[in-house]
Order: sequence, then C-alpha cells, then structure tokens
Amino acid sequence: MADCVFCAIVRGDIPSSKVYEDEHVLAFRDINPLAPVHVVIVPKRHVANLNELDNLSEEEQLALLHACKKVAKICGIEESGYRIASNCGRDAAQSVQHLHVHVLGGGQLSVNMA
Ligand code: DGP
Repeated sequence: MADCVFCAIVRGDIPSSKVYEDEHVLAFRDINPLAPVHVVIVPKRHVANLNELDNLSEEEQLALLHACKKVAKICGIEESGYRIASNCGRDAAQSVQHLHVHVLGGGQLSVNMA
C-alpha cells in the first residue's frame, strides 16, 4: 500500500531498527517504546488488522506467530517474560492500519491490560 507507513518500512523507504526478518515478516523497534524492549512485528504483505488475517496464507500467519518467540529470544527476554498484543480497530486505538504484533518486555509490565 503506497500510503502505509509499515509498507514503507518493509520496502526500506523509511528507516527502522530491524530486529528480525524472514521471507514473510519484519520486526523492528517501536518508535515510541512503552517498555525497555518494544518491538513491532509486521507481515510483509499488507493486511489491515487481525480481522483480515485470512487474507494471509497459513505460512504467513504462522511466520507472524513464530516471529514473536524469535524476537523474544533475540532480545533476551525469552526467560524473563514478555507480552504480545495486537490492537485491532477503533476501540483498541489501532493507529497504523497494517497488521502488527507488539512484543513488550525487559522489565515488569503492568497487570492492567486495558
Ligand atoms: P498501534 O497503536 O497498535 O497501531 O501501534 C502502532 C505502533 O507503531 C506505535 O506504537 C508506534 C509505531 N510506529 C508508528 N510509526 C512508526 C515508524 O515510522 N517507525 C517505527 N519504528 N514505529 C512506528
């Protein structure tokens, strides 16, 4: 998508701090970190959010899930613990309309999920 910031990051048109990449996904540091480790994982192919997950192949869907634990390992938070979250739609305050999963950790996270 031409006007999507995450598509621009995937293309390399906007620089990012890459943490992990494979054929299907890219993971990079969030520009506004909410935790000592805050990484965003996106599928390379544009879909808006989880409601459109079926527009990705099963291989792409699995790559997204597996990337979560790979990022946690790379960032050294595999054992200490981490949270994954994906904001979907208005009430979740999704601000970038390209499916992404947040990986948060590196310190004690709030128990308040809302
Ligand atoms: P969400 O609220 O779930 O849509 O979060 C989108 C996240 O994307 C937000 O935490 C900030 C991050 N973000 C937005 N634009 C950029 C960017 O250009 N670079 C990076 N690294 N992160 C971005």
